[in-house]
Amino acid sequence: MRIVVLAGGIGGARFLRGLKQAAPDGAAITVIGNTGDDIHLFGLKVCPDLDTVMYTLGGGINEEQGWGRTDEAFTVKEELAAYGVGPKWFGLGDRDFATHIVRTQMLGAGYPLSAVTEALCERWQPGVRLLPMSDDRVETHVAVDVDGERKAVHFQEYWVKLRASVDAQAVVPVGAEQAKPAPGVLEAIAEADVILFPPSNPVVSVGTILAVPGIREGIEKSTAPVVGLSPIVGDAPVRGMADKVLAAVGVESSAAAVAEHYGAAKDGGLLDGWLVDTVDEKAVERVEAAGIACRAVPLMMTDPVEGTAAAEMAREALKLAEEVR
Ligand code: GDP
Ligand code: FO1
Ligand code: CA
Repeated sequence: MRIVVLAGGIGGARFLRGLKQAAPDGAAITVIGNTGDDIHLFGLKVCPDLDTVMYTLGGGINEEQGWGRTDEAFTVKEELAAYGVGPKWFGLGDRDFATHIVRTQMLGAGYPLSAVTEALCERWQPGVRLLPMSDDRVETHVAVDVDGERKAVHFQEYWVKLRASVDAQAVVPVGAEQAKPAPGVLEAIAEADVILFPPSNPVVSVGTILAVPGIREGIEKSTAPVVGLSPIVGDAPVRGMADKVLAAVGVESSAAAVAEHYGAAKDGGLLDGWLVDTVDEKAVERVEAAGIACRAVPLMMTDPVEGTAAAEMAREALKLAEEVR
């Protein structure tokens, strides 16, 4: 069985940990990772979502935080700060720095990001094929109003520095229109037996991947069932500030509204199936009325390290995929 997953960072990675347990023997999992969160800092290219997937599945993640390395130290950051060199608000640890140094060195030598990611995964052995959505630079920017003036900030500045404390007026994946899917991405989609949207951010994770020309079209064309899991539980994101970026694209923060935002495959949208949490049982009727098969099952990844809850979620997603096939 060939499974394709469109993943952001923490939500995607923790779901994938469960999917690896739940997938039938011999299944091949291809992950198309979001690179719209990528940022250049200190001359280095940082790919937070690719690294979160790679470290989580490879056993190097800081489990409490959900991003960055375990057993981390911040000597380099402290030394940079002593020179007055920031940003102070982005926490890059020493072990993590090594990843960005290797990545930047390889990119400088002319390797595309997809080849660099493959090389980094040689070390981490994530047990999935991890592909960046594109080898081309795409950077999500967020338009905000500060003191009556509109300005655009990098997504990481909006998320990490501002903590999404101001409303997002618009979310723009800069460069996406000109970007091409990375080698293997469209092939994986075309050959997939099932396509899953994990409980990742629908706007700045899955939405950014879908903004790369060809990816949405490839999924629409595919005959494989497409099943998603809601990152919104009880009308709020389980973690983070997804409600802020959903509002920017005019979508209310509810499991049903996110499903409607992706749309029904049978009506030119993407989804054949959608899972909502048991607390959102009321959403099932509304989602099914939109032409998407829907089930209410537990969607809280309560034991992210073991991934038992995530594995059960993945089993439910694969089961629903069989039902709608
Ligand atoms: P990010 O790039 O690190 O923000 O990670 P993703 O985009 O992959 O996932 C973020 C989303 O995961 C957030 O909107 C959360 O609501 C969602 N999420 C995190 N933990 C859980 C969980 O246990 N259950 C569900 N259903 N969603 C979760
Ligand atoms: N998230 C934070 O909230 N604060 C940080 O200082 C921070 C640093 C960081 C460094 C490397 C990395 O791979 C991820 C990091 N993240 C940090 C997480 C990440 O940038 C965001 O959570 C996601 O991109 C949001 O989607
Ligand atoms: Ca992210």
